[in-house]
Amino acid sequence: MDSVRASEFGSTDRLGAFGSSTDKLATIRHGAEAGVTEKATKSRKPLWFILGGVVMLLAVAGIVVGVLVAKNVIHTGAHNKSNINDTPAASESAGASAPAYSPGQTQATKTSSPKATGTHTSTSSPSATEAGCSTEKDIPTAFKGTYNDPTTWLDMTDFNCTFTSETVGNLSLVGLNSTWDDSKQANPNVPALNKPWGSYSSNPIRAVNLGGWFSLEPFITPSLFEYDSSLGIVDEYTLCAHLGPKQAATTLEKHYATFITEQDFIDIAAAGLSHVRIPYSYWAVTTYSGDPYVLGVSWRYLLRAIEWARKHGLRVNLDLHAVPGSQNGWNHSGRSGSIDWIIGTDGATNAQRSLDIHNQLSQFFAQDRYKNVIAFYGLVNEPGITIPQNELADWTASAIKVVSGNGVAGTIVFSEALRGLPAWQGELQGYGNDLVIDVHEYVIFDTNLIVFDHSKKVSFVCSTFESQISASLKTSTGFGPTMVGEWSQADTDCAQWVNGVGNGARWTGNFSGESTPYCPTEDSKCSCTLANQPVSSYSSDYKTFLLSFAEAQMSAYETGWGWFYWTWKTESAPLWSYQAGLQGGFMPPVAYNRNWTCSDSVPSFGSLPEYY
Ligand SMILES: *[C@@H]1O[C@H](CO)[C@@H](O)[C@H](O)[C@H]1NC(C)=O
Ligand SMILES: *[C@@H]1O[C@H](CO)[C@@H](O)[C@H](O)[C@H]1NC(C)=O
Ligand SMILES: *[C@@H]1O[C@H](CO)[C@@H](O)[C@H](O)[C@H]1NC(C)=O
Ligand SMILES: *[C@@H]1O[C@H](CO)[C@@H](O)[C@H](O)[C@H]1NC(C)=O
Ligand SMILES: *[C@@H]1O[C@H](CO)[C@@H](O)[C@H](O)[C@H]1NC(C)=O
Ligand SMILES: *[C@@H]1O[C@H](CO)[C@@H](O)[C@H](O)[C@H]1NC(C)=O
Ligand SMILES: CC(=O)N[C@H]1CO[C@H](CO)[C@@H](O)[C@@H]1O
Repeated sequence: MDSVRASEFGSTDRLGAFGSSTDKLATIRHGAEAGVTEKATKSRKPLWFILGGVVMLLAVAGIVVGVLVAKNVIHTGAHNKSNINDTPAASESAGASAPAYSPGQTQATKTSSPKATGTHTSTSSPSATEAGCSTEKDIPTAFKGTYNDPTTWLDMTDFNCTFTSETVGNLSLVGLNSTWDDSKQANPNVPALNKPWGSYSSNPIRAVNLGGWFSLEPFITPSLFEYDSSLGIVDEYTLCAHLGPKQAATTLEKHYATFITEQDFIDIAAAGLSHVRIPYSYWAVTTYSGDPYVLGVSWRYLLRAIEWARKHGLRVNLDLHAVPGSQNGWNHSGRSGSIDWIIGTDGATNAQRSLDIHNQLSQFFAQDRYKNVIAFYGLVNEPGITIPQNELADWTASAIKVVSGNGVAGTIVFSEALRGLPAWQGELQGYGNDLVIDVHEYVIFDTNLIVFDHSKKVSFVCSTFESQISASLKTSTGFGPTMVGEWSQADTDCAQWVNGVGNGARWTGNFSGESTPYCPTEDSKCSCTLANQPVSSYSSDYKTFLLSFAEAQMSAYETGWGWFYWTWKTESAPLWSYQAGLQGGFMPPVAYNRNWTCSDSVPSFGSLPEYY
């Protein structure tokens, strides 16, 4: 059955998405002005007794220096030059051809002494180690202007601004602090990070995804995709190709720095959630010839996200959402079109590349600093149904060998890959609780399910989804450990671009390849008008439905190892935004304290129209 059809959709509520970054921008701008003032003053100081003309000339020179500083032509230090509205110099060189490491610095080095970076070419500035940030002269030539050069970063918040060339798994540690603190509890019902979680069967995951952040999705952030349709900009690939390396790097770094901030991690913990699933893409660590993707910039933001999760007691599920060649041909794999991973012209090459990437990633994430915070390590999101299951299982076994061989502490996650949980009965056995299967549950991408009325959608979740998960937990009828890595409150496929840029909806009958409207009435009453109304217009009956639909899913998925909602935040799709649900009063205020479970009867939704 395709009840298990997995797509990811994030939603965005525009309510808080960009608000919290404003203060940060103000701080950064203020820093830049302070730098200007200081330079200008210094230039003038000793000259009071000299001829007026000379004073004038030097004053002009001071102003010129000040202007150059303000424009980032002259760099005074990382903290003082960042401005989110300017083009960051770092990003200019972050395109495909920027060298990340110089030859001779490429050895993967397990680091023992965090201070011994050993590769500073300029040692003239001892101040760069402690209180101060690295300045241009501290950056070895090979790193100058690359995305690993802290003097060029757009946003410095909570990053360590001292340059280091240290790597683990050939992946850079720059931006990370040397110490960490795992003593935080996300909420009183879950153990602190440095205490064992115990059994996920008895203490399930309650969590959200951070979708659309490091792996773009048009329907989560439509603002990034508003172009004339003739340009064909439908995914991160076509977006980056259109923008070109510099502009793509600038646009994406600004998005990384503003879409999700520390406040989101605070709010997630406050909502009674315990984990975050963080989708990211292979271009965080590498790109290949011809790729238009922005290389390397998302890496340090991913690492900072893990630090923010740690700070607020949230455990992380790392989700490699896009692998070379595209594992599913969908836009959220980076490029929509065909699958060129395992299958396809370069499928074998790309399968090996993804193993090589996991070799690097798993060396990095096997470091001690991650053993308490990375609870789950995902191999690949939603491989396509056309990839033969035996070949996918072989790749998965190889990937597990690489990742566990490198010593990652977290449980490894693999996707049921759109073929249904029962297909994995008897496969990939022998890993105990170190391997969990991930299923994504939606009722709107399958025309058999989207037509259910509101009550039926709730009861279906409680019957079919719950029993599929129960069956999956037992090795006599399924794989074993089972989690739900994505689900949402959407009851239609009406959200803008949720079926891809420019596509219509099953609900109204203009989804690609369909001509029948698939809403409960299956007639001309099927409309997206009510579905796309603002949250402020939701009736109390509709909110009752939405809350029940969420609580039913939480109840059903807690039969297994628990759940990750898709997604925490969207710009304009409230039924795909946990944050919008909390703000709109149709999510439980704290996820572990709910009034309704699948063993209760489905409440009345009054006179809720069934074509809405
Ligand atoms: C900017 O530089 C000055 C002087 O080095 C320093 O005192 C100040 O803290 C810096 N501002 C920021 C935001 O780091
Ligand atoms: C390390 O990464 C750099 C940049 O991506 C690459 O040029 C180099 O070959 C890599 N070194 C090793 C040992 O893999
Ligand atoms: C790293 O350390 C600095 C200095 O103590 C601190 O300001 C910053 O918040 C830390 N970053 C993180 C992610 O904890
Ligand atoms: C920042 O990074 C440098 C270089 O890796 C390291 O020596 C220093 O301890 C780090 N600072 C903090 C606050 O962790
Ligand atoms: C699909 O139909 C709706 C309702 O008639 C319309 O608003 C929308 O523009 C159509 N979309 C496409 C891609 O045809
Ligand atoms: C549970 O019921 C109480 C009392 O009726 C109500 O105040 C609370 O908002 C409900 N919580 C949820 C999550 O529905
Ligand atoms: C063509 C394509 O890849 N469309 C997908 C884009 O992503 C949405 C979810 O974000 C899917 O529903 C579409 O199928």
